[in-house]
Amino acid sequence: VREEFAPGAVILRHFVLPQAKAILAEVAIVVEYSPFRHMTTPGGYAMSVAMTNCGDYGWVTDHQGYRYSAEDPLTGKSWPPIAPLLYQLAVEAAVQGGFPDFQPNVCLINRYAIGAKMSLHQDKDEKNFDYPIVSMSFGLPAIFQFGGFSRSDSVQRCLLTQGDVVVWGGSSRLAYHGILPVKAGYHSDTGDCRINLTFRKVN
Ligand code: MD5
Ligand code: FE
Repeated sequence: VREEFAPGAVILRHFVLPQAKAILAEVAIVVEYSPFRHMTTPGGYAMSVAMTNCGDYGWVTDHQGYRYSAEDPLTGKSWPPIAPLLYQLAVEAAVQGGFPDFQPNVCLINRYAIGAKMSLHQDKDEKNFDYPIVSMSFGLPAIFQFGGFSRSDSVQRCLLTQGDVVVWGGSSRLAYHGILPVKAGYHSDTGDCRINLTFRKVN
């Protein structure tokens, strides 16, 4: 089901529902190699969301700032590769969203425990905003907040659930967005958390 949420933002409800268990199995393989960790913001706060990455680079934050790094600071090694299944599904979603030339080389993996949230922010570290971001949600539902180009702009809310994919391109690419604290619950595939994958192109 294709739904244009905002200009350039296309929600593909349940697009990866049939592959959810296989995708989560690939996440488990990544996490064995590069574990989830709570990174520190430049301001010195530990993020409530636990993160890891796969691909050529990973998104990291510490007291020095936000950036993409070819090395996992926790292991001192490269990040594990993006599994072919994940890559293919991200590319297919981008095609459905109107981006036939998207070849992601980074996948940031977010794990939200109950109560974890992501405050309103823009994704600007990729530097080239002609490419979309493709996000996939699994496990516990979460309320997504979508705003404008200024933090104080009003926000729209929408619920993201297991298997939902969103292609964030065009003028939505630089919109403020966030995730409200995840409500207590249980999902048979993830237990007591929400998992979100975001596919990005970083040069
Ligand atoms: C999440 N993650 O559900 C979200 C999904 C992140 C993050 O925000 O940075 O890891 S990605 C949602 C997104 C990306 C780019 C633009 C917009 C939303 N947007 O215009 O709303 O964990
Ligand atoms: Fe974001």
